[in-house]
Amino acid sequence: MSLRVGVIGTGMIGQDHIRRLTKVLQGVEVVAVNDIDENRATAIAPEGAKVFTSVKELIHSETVDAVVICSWGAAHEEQLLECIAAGKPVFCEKPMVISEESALKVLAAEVAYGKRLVQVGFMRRFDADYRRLKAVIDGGTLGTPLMYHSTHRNPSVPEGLYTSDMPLNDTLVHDADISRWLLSDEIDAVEVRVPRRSTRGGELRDPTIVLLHMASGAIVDVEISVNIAYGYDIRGEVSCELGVAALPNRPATVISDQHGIRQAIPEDWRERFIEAYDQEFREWIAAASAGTATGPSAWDGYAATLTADAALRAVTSGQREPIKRISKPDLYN
Ligand code: NAD
Ligand code: ISE
Repeated sequence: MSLRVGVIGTGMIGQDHIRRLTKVLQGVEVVAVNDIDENRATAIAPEGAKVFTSVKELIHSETVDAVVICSWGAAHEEQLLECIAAGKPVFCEKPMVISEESALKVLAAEVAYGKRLVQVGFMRRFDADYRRLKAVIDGGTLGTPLMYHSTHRNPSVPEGLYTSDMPLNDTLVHDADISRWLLSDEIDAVEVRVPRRSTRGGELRDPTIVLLHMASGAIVDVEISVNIAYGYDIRGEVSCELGVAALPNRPATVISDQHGIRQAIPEDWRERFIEAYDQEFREWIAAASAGTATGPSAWDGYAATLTADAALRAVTSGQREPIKRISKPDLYN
């Protein structure tokens, strides 16, 4: 029997996930949708899916086995807590929540429930290139990882909607999560430097350079540029004691024209991570069909939230801002 899914939030990524859940993946059907913009939900709802005007009713509906949350970050806490209260597996887009207090509430609710239900949308962990990079690091032939260079470039961001805090509390969360996962480490402190501002973003604080101080002593530097025009460019290189391992340039058609010989760069995250999102949902469907969750957990969502909070403190203080974590509940070990 197919996993019957309700999708909350039918904006950009909600639509992309509905497409993959209805047209690409097996063993799943979208039976319900909700959006605060009811007209949008109605326009996007796949054939046969019910449009719910109440999130709570969608989550508790007997026709819904599992939930996909693609609303804005500020709405995630309430929606996640409702899914846990209903005992339903839930995929939640990043950021899991937008404050430490919210993250602790989600952790406490899931721990009290006693079983994992939450998977957070850190799709890089499902990308074949990142998985090969991690296999090399874990294989140990290059020795201990010492530094990781992470480059996160967006061609543009929605004017007025994407604010100066967002490189640090919206975009950085991907680099924070992938650094913890690649290096099997935790982030203990954060520094932020703001170079000369790009004129392309007006008043937007862009670009930014973030240093993540890992518990092991390794250091991660992250370049975040969100108005770089030429494309969506994600890079990563781990420097180890005996060598270096890097993500490849994405294979793409080679174009020869009056500008020379070149390969196209993805336009946005949808294109760059299309296969990673598919795999992320393949694994989510398998776990949710068994009534649980695997992959990036509420603990990982909590760690990313702490990093974002520390980065926001660091950009103001100009100092190295430490991170204090609660001890990890057994559920996440
Ligand atoms: P969007 O603005 O295009 O869509 C969000 C939708 O959620 C809108 O239709 C809005 O009306 C709806 N919504 C907002 N609050 C709601 C609520 N309380 N209840 C129901 N619906 C609500 O935004 P988006 O780009 O699709 O981003 C959505 C989420 O996905 C964000 O958390 C964002 O950070 C995340 N995201 C993740 C990735 C990724 O690479 N993993 C990429 C893009 C966006
Ligand atoms: C967006 O929300 C994403 O999650 C993308 O993966 C990221 O590259 C972008 O900067 C975010 O705004």
